[in-house]
Amino acid sequence: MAFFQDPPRLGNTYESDALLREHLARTFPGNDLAGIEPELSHLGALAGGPLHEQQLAERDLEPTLVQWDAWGRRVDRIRLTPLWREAATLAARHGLVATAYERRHGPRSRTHQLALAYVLDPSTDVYSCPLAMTDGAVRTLLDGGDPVLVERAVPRLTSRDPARAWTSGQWMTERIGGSDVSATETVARRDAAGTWRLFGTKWFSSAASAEMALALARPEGNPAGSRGLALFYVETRLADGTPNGILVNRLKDKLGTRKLPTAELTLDGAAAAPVAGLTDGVRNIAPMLEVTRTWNAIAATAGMHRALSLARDYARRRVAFGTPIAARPLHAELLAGLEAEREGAFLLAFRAAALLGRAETGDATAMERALLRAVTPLAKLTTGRQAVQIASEAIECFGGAGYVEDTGLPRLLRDAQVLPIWEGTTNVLALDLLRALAMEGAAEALAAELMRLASEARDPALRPPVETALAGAERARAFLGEADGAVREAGARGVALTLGRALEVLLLASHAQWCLDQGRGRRALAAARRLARNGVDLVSPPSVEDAELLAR
Ligand code: MFK
Repeated sequence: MAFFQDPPRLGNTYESDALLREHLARTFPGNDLAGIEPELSHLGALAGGPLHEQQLAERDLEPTLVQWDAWGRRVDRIRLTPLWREAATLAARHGLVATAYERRHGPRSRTHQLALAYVLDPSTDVYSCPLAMTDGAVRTLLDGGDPVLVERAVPRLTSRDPARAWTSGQWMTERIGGSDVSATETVARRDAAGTWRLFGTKWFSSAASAEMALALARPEGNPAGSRGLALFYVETRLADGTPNGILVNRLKDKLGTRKLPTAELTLDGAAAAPVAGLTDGVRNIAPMLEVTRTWNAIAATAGMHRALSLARDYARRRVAFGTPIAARPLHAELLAGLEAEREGAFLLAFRAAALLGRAETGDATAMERALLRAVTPLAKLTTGRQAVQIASEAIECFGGAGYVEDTGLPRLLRDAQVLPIWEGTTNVLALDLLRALAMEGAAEALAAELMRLASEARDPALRPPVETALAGAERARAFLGEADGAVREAGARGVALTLGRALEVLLLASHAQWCLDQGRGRRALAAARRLARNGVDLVSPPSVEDAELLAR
C-alpha cells in the first residue's frame, strides 16, 4: 500500500477556539453572550469549512486590472477574485464594520465586532484590509464632523446591505515613502467652480477597488511639512460610473496579500472635499490609524491561530519515528511555546479593542484614554512581529509540505509578513509609542495597567510570570528614565517589544486567574508561565560597537 499523508483539517474555528470563547464569556454577561454566539459559531463553521476550501481552490487566482474597454475608453476596472466578492457580501451581512457603530453592546461593541472579524478573517484572503480602512474612514468622518460627508458616506460604509455597502481606501503613501508622509507631493487646487481637485501619485493604495478613499494632499500655497497637509474625501467614480480623475497605473506585484488589489494611482484632477479643514491632515487621519492598527493586531492574532490550528491538527495526523508527531516531546514543546505566543497576542489585541470601544462611547476614563494611546502601537507592533514568527514556525511544522504552494501553507507566511510593515513599521510604531508615553498621563496609565493585572493574578503558580513581566517593564522604565537623544531612539524598539510582551504576560496571568476562579482549567496558566519563559526583556541599550559593525 502506497502512503498518502492526510492533510490538516480545521472544523468550526469558533467552537475550537477555547481562548476566544473564554474571553467573550469574560466580557459579555450571560444573555449578551448567548445573543452573539450563534452568529460567531455560524461564521466559524463557514471559515473552517466552505470558505477555507474555496480559499484553497482559488489559490492561483488573483485580481486583474482592466484599463480599457473594447472601444478604447479608459475604464480602470479591477476584477476581484470570487472569494473576495463572497467576503464583501458576508462582511456586509454580518456587519463586520456596522457592528462597531450600531453599538448594541455599548462599549463592548468593538469586542463583538472584532471577534466576528477575527473568526472570519483567516478564510477571506485579507479582506480585512478594506474592512479596516472602511472602519477607519467611518471613525475619521464622524470625528471630522462634516455633516454632508457623514450623511453621504457613513450609511453606505456601515450598511448591512451588500448591494449598497461601500468600502474605503486610505491614500497616504507616495513615492517619497510610507513612514514619513510629511513630504507628500499631491497638491489640492480649487477649480473655477470652487471644487477641490487633487493632482499627484499615490504609490501604495490598498484595496483600490473601494468606492471612496481618504487621502492626504497639500492645498496649493500651504507650507511644507505635515501641518500643511489636509485630509480629503474622494469618491473613486463619478455618478455615471466613470473614473473621478483617477488612473490606476498598475497593480503591485507583492510578496503576499496577493488577492488584495494594491495599486499605483495617478490623481489627475480628482474631485475631493476637505474632511476637517485645510491643514493638519496627519492629525486628522490619526483616528483612522488608531482603528486600522487595532484591526492589524486582530488580524495578526487571527492569522497566528489559523497557522497553529493547522499545525496542531497535522501533528495529530502525521506519524514519524513510530508516533504521531504531536506525541514527540520536542515537537510538543515547540507547539506549546507557539501557542503561548498566540494567546498573549490575542489578549493584547483584544485589550486594545476593548479600550477603543470604551473611548468611542465616552465610557473611558482619562486614564483609559491615555492607556489606549500607548496600547494601540504596542499591540500593533508586538503582534505583527509575533505573527511572522508563528507563521514561519508553523509552516516548518509541516516539513517540506509547508514549503509547497499547493498545500496553501506558504501563503500563511507571505500574508503575515505584511503585518509588521503596513500601518507603520515596527520602528515607526516604537517611536510612536515613545511619543505616546511622553504625553501627559500615558506612562502612568500603562504602569497602572501593568500593576492592576499583576494584582489580579493571585495564584502562587502565577508569581514567576508576573515577576518576569514586571522586571521587564521595570528595565524598560529605567531605560526611558535615563536615555535621551540617539540612545533613546536606538533603544525604542527593544523597549516597545519588552512592554508589549510584559503586557501580554500580565493579561494572560489575569486571564489565567479568571479561568482558575471559574473552574475552566489550567491552560491559560500554563500559557502565562510559558510566554514568560519564552522571554520578555528585550531592552538592549545600544553599544558603540554597533556603529563599528556598520562602518565600511
Ligand atoms: C489587517 C488589516 C490592516 C489594515 C490594512 C490597511 C492597509 C492600508 C495600507 C496603508 O495605507 S499603509 C500606510 C499607513 N501609513 C502609516 O501608518 C504611516 C506611518 N507613519 C507614521 O505613523 C508616522 O508616525 C506619522 C506619519 C504619523 C508621522 O507624521 P508627522 O507628520 O511627522 O507626525 P507628527 O508631527 O508626529 O504628528 C502630527 C499630528 O498627528 C500630531 O498632533 P498635533 O498636530 O496635535 O501635535 C500627532 O500627535 C498626531 N499623531 C501622529 N500619530 C498619531 C497621532 N495622534 C494619534 N495617534 C497617532 N498614532
